[in-house]
Amino acid sequence: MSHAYGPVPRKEDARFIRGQGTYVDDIKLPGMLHGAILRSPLAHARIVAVDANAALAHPSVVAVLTGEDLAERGMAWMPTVFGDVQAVLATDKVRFQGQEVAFVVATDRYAARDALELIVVDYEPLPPLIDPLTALDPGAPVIREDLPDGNRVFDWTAGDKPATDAAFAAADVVVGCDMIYPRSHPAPLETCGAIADYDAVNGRLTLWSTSQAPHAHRVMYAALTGIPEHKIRIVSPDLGGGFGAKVPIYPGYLCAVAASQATGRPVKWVEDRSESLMSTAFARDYHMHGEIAATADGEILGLRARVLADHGAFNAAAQPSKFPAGFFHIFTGSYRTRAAYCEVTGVFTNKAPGGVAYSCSFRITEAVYLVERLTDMLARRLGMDPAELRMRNLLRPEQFPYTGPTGWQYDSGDYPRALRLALDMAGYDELRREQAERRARGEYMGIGLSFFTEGVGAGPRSHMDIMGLAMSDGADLRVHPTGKAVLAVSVQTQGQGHETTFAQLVAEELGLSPDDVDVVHGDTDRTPFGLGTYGSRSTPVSGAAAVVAARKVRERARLVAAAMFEASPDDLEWLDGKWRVRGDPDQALGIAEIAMAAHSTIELPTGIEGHLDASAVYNPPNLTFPFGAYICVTDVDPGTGEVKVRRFIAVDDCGVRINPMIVEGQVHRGLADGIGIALMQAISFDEIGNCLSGSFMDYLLPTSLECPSPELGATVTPSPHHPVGAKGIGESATVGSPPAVVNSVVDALAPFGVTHADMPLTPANVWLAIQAAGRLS
Ligand code: MCN
Ligand code: CUM
Repeated sequence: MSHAYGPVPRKEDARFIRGQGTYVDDIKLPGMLHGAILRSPLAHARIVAVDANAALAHPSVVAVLTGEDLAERGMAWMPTVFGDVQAVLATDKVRFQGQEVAFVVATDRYAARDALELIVVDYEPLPPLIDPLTALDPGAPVIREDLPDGNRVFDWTAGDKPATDAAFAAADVVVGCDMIYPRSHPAPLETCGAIADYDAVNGRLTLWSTSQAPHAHRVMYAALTGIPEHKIRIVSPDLGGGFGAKVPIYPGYLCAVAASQATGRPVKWVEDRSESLMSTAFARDYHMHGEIAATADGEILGLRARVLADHGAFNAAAQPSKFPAGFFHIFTGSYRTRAAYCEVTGVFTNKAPGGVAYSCSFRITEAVYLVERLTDMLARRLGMDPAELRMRNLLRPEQFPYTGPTGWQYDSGDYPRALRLALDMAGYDELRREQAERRARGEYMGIGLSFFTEGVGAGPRSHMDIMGLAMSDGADLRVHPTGKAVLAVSVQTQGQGHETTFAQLVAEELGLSPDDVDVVHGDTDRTPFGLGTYGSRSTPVSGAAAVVAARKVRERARLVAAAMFEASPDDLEWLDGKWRVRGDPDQALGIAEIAMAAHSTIELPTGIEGHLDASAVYNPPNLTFPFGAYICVTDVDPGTGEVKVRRFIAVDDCGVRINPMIVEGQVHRGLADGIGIALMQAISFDEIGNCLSGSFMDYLLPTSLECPSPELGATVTPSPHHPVGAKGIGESATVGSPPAVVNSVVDALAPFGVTHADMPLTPANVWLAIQAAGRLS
């Protein structure tokens, strides 16, 4: 066996740590102009007139685009990734604060920004709709006159209602709760941006842009601009994080395209931090009512959920089209239940569009939060230890593959083993003893558990698509005469280390060193078609494509090697990274020697035209189902409401780990996300729709001060259907950690009678929860 898997240092870090990365904003083209967007100050208003004359008179301004200008080009509205439309520049109304109204193009960025103030927009204010709970009230302001169904985006259900009602009727205990998963934002350090370069002579558009899905985006640009797809090249260079924010396309990108067409020059647009927080894809905003039914001794019988989803002004959720609530209906989590039923209603409000971003696992974040909060509440009601209640209800290893009550088929798992490991690592019994002692001293320490199952790697093409494009991914593998290889993939790393791990995948299959394999991505002219990186699908889908392509190369190499040995291909075996003659293992040929021979003048066997190159398109038979057991220890000061995360124990199982160091890095990152979401982050609005979280002074990112050094553990349960048994990991910790933090804080506050508090658990919210519970300890 060769061993290309393992904690190989990341190839890409050589340039990143030296500041040698190339991000969109680093690219400067000759004659390039700079765009800036005028945004609406109001959440809801009719546009009476836009007067750009003063801005056009500014000496550095080259052009101003308004909604009317785009309408003439058929570009005032663009498709969203969920099949809705979104205004590129508003023509009729503005529908959220920060919405795009006009685009100024100038010779430098500063002038473009300055000139925004010279544009005069006459707005006629309309009553804003901010609270999603009132969106369907009769008489609520109508946001989308272009749609037939008022403010309703969709109604969607999953599961078996009668069976669930019967399970609840048979239960000894039912616990229910309203909970909010607040609107949050992925806030990648690099904001979104693009440079459009339209070549009128050849009719070609090159667009450098921050894109997690370059091929899918190219299809959208082709549909919108009328430029044929083969004349559009999307280049997504180094990305400074995406976290879901770079899955959709944004009005600014299209303004850059239209401006380049209008001026004949390259046009760059890069948003600033406030624009990013106020207008690009948000996440969550789920208003949930959940209920759990159980027997008196703690056997879970059923789960129910009713959800109101705030989608903002346009439905731009980036998720498979047959699932308007994403994968929320996996909300039975990691437990056996007889029945489950959920209803989700999506509504429009006067807020920025999005909904699916920030390591969302297509809404599994919300689902895991719901079931893990309910499980803790049930334990409290029954007077059971939450670890014991979970252990008793976790799916058993022999139940896999397991088909859940809402239709998911979980591929593999050993849940009790992961939970036991986490409890051991934490020293759980000792922690509970310490907690009791501290409580006796008036100190409030919390221990919070969560157990999560994700479904990642969308998707089987039979029922998963985005904009009608089935979710499979391609890989092209070229093997040069000297045995050096280049792998081209359709997915796009934003910091996850694909240049390293995808090289490891190929190297492992071909007996090469990862240094011998270069990975090309993020350029539609150089890579095969595929749907891109999100939903932790790169390893499950594109990684599988890379492995399949490598195995094809290996099989071609076998035929060539057989010719070189003058043996039958059937007499060869692949051992320790080489083709060997069975029974005579000293007769061995590695891929480099075989590749050279394949390019030489030797007589090749039939079926081999010349070289070893191969390609593959991978259509996953199912999602992969990573899982994990998390324990968060907090200390809460009831006087100030301050929460300190003292310890975080995280046991993750993502099947076979290609690069355990990168996997751990992903978990570190996700735990920081989860701590941020649980304790400090929310995109909030005042009653007229002013966004109150438009800067990092208001929208807080966790730092090393808020995040302890996590204690990580691993179990390995391979996916039975993935070619190397790997499952995705990129979102696991963001999905799994918020309920552990909240469960921990609520556990700390149990003596005050607190049973639930909504995120973010800021000092103020913790203090209010203590006051509201009314039992001052
Ligand atoms: N990996 C591995 N072994 C496994 C699984 C994964 O070695 N069994 C490695 C992969 O090869 C890859 C990394 O871990 O290098 C993450 O793989 P995967 O789980 O397939 O996730 P994706 O590569 O598809 O990344 C997407 C995921 C998502 S959806 C968000 S959101 C997110 C995340 O990754 N955004 C990130 N992690 C991020 N990390 C960084 N640094 N920046 C972002 O924007
Ligand atoms: Cu939903 S955030 Mo990631 O899937 O890019």
